[in-house]
Amino acid sequence: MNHANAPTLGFGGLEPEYCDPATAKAVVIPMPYEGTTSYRSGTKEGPAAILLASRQVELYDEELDAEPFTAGIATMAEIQPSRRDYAAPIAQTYEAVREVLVRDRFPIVLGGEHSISAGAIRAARELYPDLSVLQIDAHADLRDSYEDSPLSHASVMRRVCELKIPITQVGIRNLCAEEMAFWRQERPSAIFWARDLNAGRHAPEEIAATLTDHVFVTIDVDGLDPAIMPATGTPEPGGLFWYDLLDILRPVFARHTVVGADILELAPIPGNVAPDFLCAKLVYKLVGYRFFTPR
Ligand SMILES: [Mn+2]
Repeated sequence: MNHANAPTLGFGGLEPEYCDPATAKAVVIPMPYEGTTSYRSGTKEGPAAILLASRQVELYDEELDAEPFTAGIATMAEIQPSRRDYAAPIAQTYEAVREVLVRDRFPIVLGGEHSISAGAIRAARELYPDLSVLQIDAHADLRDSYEDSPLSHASVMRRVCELKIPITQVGIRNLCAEEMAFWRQERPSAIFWARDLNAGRHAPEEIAATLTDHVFVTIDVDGLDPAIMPATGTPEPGGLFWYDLLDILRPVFARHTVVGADILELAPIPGNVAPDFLCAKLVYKLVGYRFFTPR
């Protein structure tokens, strides 16, 4: 697929009045960056696959008894990721998210690899100094650097730590000895291990309680179980299932102000649309929880 020439599909195929950038409360930002991917590649195809699948998402949400699209969901033109260096795509993401936040809209970035979250989170932190981050992920991403890059997807939360932002990591089940030593020494985050969640040792409210008033939600889709999310670069057994994820997100949106979100690391598998559709439905859930949850 030639991203340079393909027009960006609007999320949900909505009527013009519901995807008008002037009025829509939610703004989808497609960012197909893939530069430091270390295992199975293809996440640059993620945003287009999610937008294509979004056309099949039912616009009525039975859980919320609402039609979340009525809040308005605009879709930005797909960002053309810079190849200059590893810092440039992070800066592009920062600019795009900042532009949405200053207009008091709800940005949802579609990746693309996880490294771009550093830009999105920095933009949110500038507008909300008390910001905390909820990270859904199989990986802690706390390496100081990875394959000689401090801006790798595997180091993204280490960079966020350096901004002194409180981080809550959920679904973690893969990290290296260096990360574990760093975490034990510095305690830069609250970790809710996947094995503890699976054993029912934590209530979702306990996770929400670790967060500040303003929250950025970063979802690496490999936090989900490979049974429902095989389409990602580093599928890791023992992850969250769909309702586990919703149960975790619901109280966060109910008790905090989620100012922005991103969904990363979908690497579509040709012929298997289920993971693409899951991501599209997740985008729509985020909009629904953000604007239609009783608070
Ligand atoms: Mn990950």
